[in-house]
Amino acid sequence: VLTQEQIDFFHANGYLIMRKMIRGAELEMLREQASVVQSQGVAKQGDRHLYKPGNNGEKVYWRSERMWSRGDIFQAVTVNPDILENIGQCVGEPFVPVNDSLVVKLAHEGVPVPWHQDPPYGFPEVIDTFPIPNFTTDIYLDHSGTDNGCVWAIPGRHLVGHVDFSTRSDEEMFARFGAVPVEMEPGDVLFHCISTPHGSRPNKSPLQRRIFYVHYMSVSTLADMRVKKKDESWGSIGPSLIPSMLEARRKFQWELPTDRATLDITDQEFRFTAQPVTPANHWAELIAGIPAETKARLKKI
Ligand SMILES: O=C(O)CCC(=O)C(=O)O
Repeated sequence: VLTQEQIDFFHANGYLIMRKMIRGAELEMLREQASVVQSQGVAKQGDRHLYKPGNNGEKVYWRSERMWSRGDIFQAVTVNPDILENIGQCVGEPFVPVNDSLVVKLAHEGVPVPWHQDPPYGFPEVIDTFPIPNFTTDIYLDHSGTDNGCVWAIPGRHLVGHVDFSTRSDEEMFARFGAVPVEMEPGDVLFHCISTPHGSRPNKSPLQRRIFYVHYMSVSTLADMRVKKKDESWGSIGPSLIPSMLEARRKFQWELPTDRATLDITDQEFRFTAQPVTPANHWAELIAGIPAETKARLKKI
């Protein structure tokens, strides 16, 4: 479980690093199975692999979607009890897994990810941050540092909606405005708010770097998304897999989240039931407490 200090850091900065959360056989199997998917992606076998143009215009593999359909390990890790506890503490509401992907920076040719906020915050019309904490859970499979194109983030801007950095080059974003490199090791986990500006440099080193991204969302945010998208089944794959995720953990004989007194786990949703936890309306209060001049300053880089 997270300390109050860690929870406060998350809400103040818009990200949180948790060391050595995935360990032993679970980490080894995750790394092995990710390598299988990566080999298929590089060989252009199978579907839902994504590529970006490399330096010579060639297609460089960088990502695979729907990992839950590619192996039990990806489902089992998604209901790791330590991860679920920490997410529940930061969301402060019932939540579900919604979607997942593997992001790969190949050795020597890994492509950069331009600075951005995750959808929908890239759109200028999103003037405010939605009042429920919303972040991705990034499970690191390899060392990720400034040497091999780690993610960088600009802390403290996640509560002001869209941030305009359209006049800034990527190099300026890395060099100025308080960007921090998020340096991680295998088994470490990062929460990064979808509204936190972030980006990463190319990987020119001999060390590849991979992250298993899972987006868990509060049940209330998911319901809101379905209304906004006018699609009642939006984001339903993850929640529908909860029973099979629990079964995958059972099969590997790993600790189940249902065995933790701190968690309320059903086939529909997860909830953290102990302390410390994010209080109801916390982001709404934090957002309301930002003076207008401060907000205007934070919204422009
Ligand atoms: O892993 C990275 O370099 C960043 C990926 C990312 O920001 C994203 O997929 O939104």
